[in-house]
Formats: sequence, structure tokens, C-alpha cells
Amino acid sequence: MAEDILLKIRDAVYEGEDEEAVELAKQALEAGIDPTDIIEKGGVAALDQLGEEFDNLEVFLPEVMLGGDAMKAVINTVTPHMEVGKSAFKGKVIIGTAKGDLHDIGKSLVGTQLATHGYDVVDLGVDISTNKFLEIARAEKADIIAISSLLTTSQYYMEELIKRLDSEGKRDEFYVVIGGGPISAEYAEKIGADGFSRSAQLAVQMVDAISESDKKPGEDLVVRV
Ligand code: B12
Repeated sequence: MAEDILLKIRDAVYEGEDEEAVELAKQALEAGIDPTDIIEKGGVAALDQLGEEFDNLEVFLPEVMLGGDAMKAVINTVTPHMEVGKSAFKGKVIIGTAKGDLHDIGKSLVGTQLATHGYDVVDLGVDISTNKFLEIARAEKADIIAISSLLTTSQYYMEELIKRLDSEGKRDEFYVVIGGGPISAEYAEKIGADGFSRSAQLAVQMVDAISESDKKPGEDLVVRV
């Protein structure tokens, strides 16, 4: 039963049928299916398939755009049903997608998961420059800067931000955590990030581990894949 609805959601997102996807997501919630499963097994699976087919020139940008819109509609439907963590305020996170990159679905999921697990999250949106990340993180007195990148051309800005902190002699000002399609643990280690994870759920575990450790920013890489 649950598998059936999730497969139908996956098909609706793949086809870019946002109204049908929302209707099915509501049915899934009523059937007691976990909102995270609806997002991951329903929507993300469809986007992964679209991404692969886009790569192979089997589908084109309009189809991917419609799929992305349907996914967002599903996320908007299910996120109000995610349980808010009962834990006390754990720290402030500034999150955004790197400069030149307009992909916001994964970034928003990470932000939502962190917010529902006790973090105070400021979501800056997409196409965020290094200057803007630092300016707002300083104004907000953030603990953690979280950067998402889905394009190999935008991932460089993660490195740029860490280099900037280093060159200002302020690497210990913020923990910097990163993620997104082309990002790997090796890349995170290479640029001296503090954390990397492969998914939004694992991002919570990774950021929790950072918050609970007594390491300073720049001292250790925490990976959850
Ligand atoms: C949907 C989509 C789009 C939509 C975006 C809609 C939106 N509002 O976001 C649209 C159609 C607009 C789009 C545009 C483009 N796209 Co696009 N897109 C995708 C697609 C199919 C899915 C991305 C997605 O949302 N996945 C679902 C989410 C949930 O997964 P995720 O982002 O990876 O996030 C998870 C983890 O990575 C992690 N995570 C993510 N961020 C962070 C951050 C932190 C701190 C942490 C800890 C973890 C974390 O947690 C998330 C949740 O579990 C991917 C293919 C793919 N499978 O990734 C291509 C893809 C990313 N796109 C691609 C390309 C090329 C483009 C375009 C350049 C196409 C074009 N010719 O115009 C443009 C770029 C526009 C721009 N300047 O950004 C390529 C990138 C290739 C590359 N390596 O550089 C991909 C890989 C497709 C492909 N196979 O070629 N795209």
C-alpha cells in the first residue's frame, strides 16, 4: 500500500503533474507514511531519474523544470507535517546555494531538517556570493555556514569562502559544512570544510556531531554518508 502510493508520487513528479503529486502526497500523509519517505522515495527518486535521462539527452530542460516544480509542491505539502524536534536551541545556521547556482530543492530540504531538529536556520536562497554568506553570517552571529552546490561550476565558491576566512585569519569564526550532487567527502577534506553529508537526514547527524564536539572550526572533518 505505502509502496504503491510512493510509486505513484514518483511517477507524478517525473511527469511534472504537480496537482496530482500534491493529491497523492496528501493521501500518503493520511495513510501515515513518513513525510521524509514521501520526499525521498517519492520525489527525489523521480528527480534522480530525470537527471540521469537529462544527461543522456533522453529528456530536456522543460521536463526537468516541471519535475522540479512538482517536487517543490510535494515538499510544501508535507513539510508542515514534519515533527518539530523537542530539543533546545542548538545553534544558528546560515544556509544557501553557492554563487551561479539556482538549484534549491536539496538546500531547502537540509534547511528544513535542521530547523525541525532544533537549529535556528536562516535560508538565504540561491546564487549566494561568498561576500553575502560572510556578511549575513556575521550580522546574524551564526555558528555554522552551510553551502549547497549542484553544479561543478559553483562548487569552487565553497573553497573560496574557506580560503577567505583563512586569509583573514578567521577560520575559527564559523564551521563550514557543504553538500550537493557533485560534492564528495574527498572534496570536503581537500578544501578544509568541517562537515559533509550525502542527504538532509544525515546532515542533521553531521551538524549535531559538530555542535557536540569540542573541536574548533577547521580542526576536523565530520562526514555522514
Ligand atoms: C531539478 C534540477 C534542475 C531544476 C532546478 C529546480 C530547483 N528549483 O532547484 C532546473 C530545471 C531549474 C535545473 C537547471 C539547471 N540544471 Co539541473 N538538475 C536538476 C536535477 C534533475 C535534480 C536536482 C535536485 O533537486 N535533486 C533532489 C535533491 C533533494 O537532491 P540534492 O540537491 O542532491 O540534495 C540532497 C543532497 O545532495 C544533500 N545536500 C544538498 N545540498 C546540501 C547542502 C549541505 C550543507 C549538506 C550537508 C547536504 C546537502 O541533501 C539533499 C537532500 O537529501 C539534477 C540531477 C540530479 N539527480 O541531481 C540536475 C543537475 C544538477 N542539473 C544540471 C544542469 C547542467 C543544469 C543546467 C546548467 C541546465 C541548463 N543547460 O540550463 C541548469 C543550471 C541552472 C543554474 N544556474 O543553476 C546537471 C549538473 C551537472 C554538473 N555536474 O554540473 C545535473 C546533475 C543534471 C545532469 N545529470 O546533467 N536543474
